[in-house]
Amino acid sequence: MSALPKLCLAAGLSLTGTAASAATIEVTIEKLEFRPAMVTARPGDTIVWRNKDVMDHTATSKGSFDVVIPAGKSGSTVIKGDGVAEYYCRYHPNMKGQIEVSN
Ligand SMILES: [Cu+2]
Repeated sequence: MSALPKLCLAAGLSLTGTAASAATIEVTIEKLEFRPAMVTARPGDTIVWRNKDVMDHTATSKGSFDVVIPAGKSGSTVIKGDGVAEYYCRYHPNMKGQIEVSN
């Protein structure tokens, strides 16, 4: 009988933890820059890029994500794993950004 309360508690904690930690982080793209250039996120968070320029951009991180963000539109990706993800724009390789992922 003593195992049941512990299981219920563990399940409750994990559900609460998941709901509380999933956030949406916005990065604006303007004048060929990611703003802010560096953001911090947790696994499961969504990064949304809003492109205010009149040209298309991408947010590309080799082996992780490759998001096309058309002019005036937005694009997003869900963060997996942790560590530092450096990304750039495939059309303008000197556009660079960074996502620091930790739990
Ligand atoms: Cu670009």
